[in-house]
Amino acid sequence: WGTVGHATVAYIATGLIKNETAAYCKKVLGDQSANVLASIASWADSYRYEAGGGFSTPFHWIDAIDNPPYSCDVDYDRDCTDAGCIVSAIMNYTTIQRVNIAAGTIEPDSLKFLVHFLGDIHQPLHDENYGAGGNNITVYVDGSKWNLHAAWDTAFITKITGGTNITTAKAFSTRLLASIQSPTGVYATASKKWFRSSLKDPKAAAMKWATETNNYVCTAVLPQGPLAIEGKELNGTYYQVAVPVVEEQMAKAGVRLAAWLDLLVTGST
Ligand code: DCM
Ligand code: DCM
Ligand code: DCM
Ligand code: ZN
Ligand code: ZN
Repeated sequence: WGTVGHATVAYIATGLIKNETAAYCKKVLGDQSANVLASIASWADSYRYEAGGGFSTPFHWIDAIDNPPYSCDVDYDRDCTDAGCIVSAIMNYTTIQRVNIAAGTIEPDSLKFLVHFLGDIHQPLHDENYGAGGNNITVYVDGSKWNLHAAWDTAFITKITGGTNITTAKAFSTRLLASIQSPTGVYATASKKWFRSSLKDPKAAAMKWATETNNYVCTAVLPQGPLAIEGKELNGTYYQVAVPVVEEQMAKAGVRLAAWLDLLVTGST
């Protein structure tokens, strides 16, 4: 996701976490602001370009070598390379944060990585190998040229929200939080089943999130295969199908990030 997507996920989580979890994050990240998680949510996207940060580049995705739109699946042994992937990164940074919590030591980077990667794992093209996660597919959104990956990361969210900054994300998150928390919200019932994971098996948790997200590559990202969209304008039916997927993925990522942080910090959700 781009800046707005990552900040939206962080704001949704901020609206759902326990007070104790929020206090812990503020302490570790050295920021007492209510925007603390949104402020660090895109840090990993700049860190990967910093000197010494290149090792983390493959941690932003898992290149599932499946066959969309005919079959979609993620296989850890097939798809997570020796350099690591988003599933192994979530496993490792969860462990690092747990060890530091147990020891009472402050380790901000693993928390910043978790906030970012629990967002990215919910972007369908971060769980897909085809066309380098869609980066090699050219499309148009309202006449502007994008690659398919960036359209899902950024263009659709800009079109939904009308903005590109953290204030936009705050407003977007408020609407999605209401859809989760209001008894009549579109996610009120479904969202209760979005988090069933345990810290005893972070691999199973991350694989579930990746597998569920990757399934949208077959149904919403490449529903008629890549040739049906290469060089095409996506602002019609394609966008209509994409919007509810993007919004649900923002909401799911926020719910799961909140529950994961609550488990880490307080041992319960
Ligand atoms: N897993 C998976 N695909 C694989 C390997 C593992 O989905 N190729 C998931 C399912 C298991 C979890 O990871 O619940 C733990 O796997 P393992 O027993 O291999 O550590
Ligand atoms: N990306 C991906 N899968 C790949 C390669 C890249 O999900 N196999 C993502 C990472 C960035 C975006 O695509 O969000 C652009 O990647 P880069 O900046 O590495 O070109
Ligand atoms: N917004 C949204 N979804 C909508 C309408 C608005 O997410 N359907 C968010 C993004 C906007 C912010 O609310 O930046 C402010 O919207 P408005 O100008 O409608 O108050
Ligand atoms: Zn991306
Ligand atoms: Zn990323």
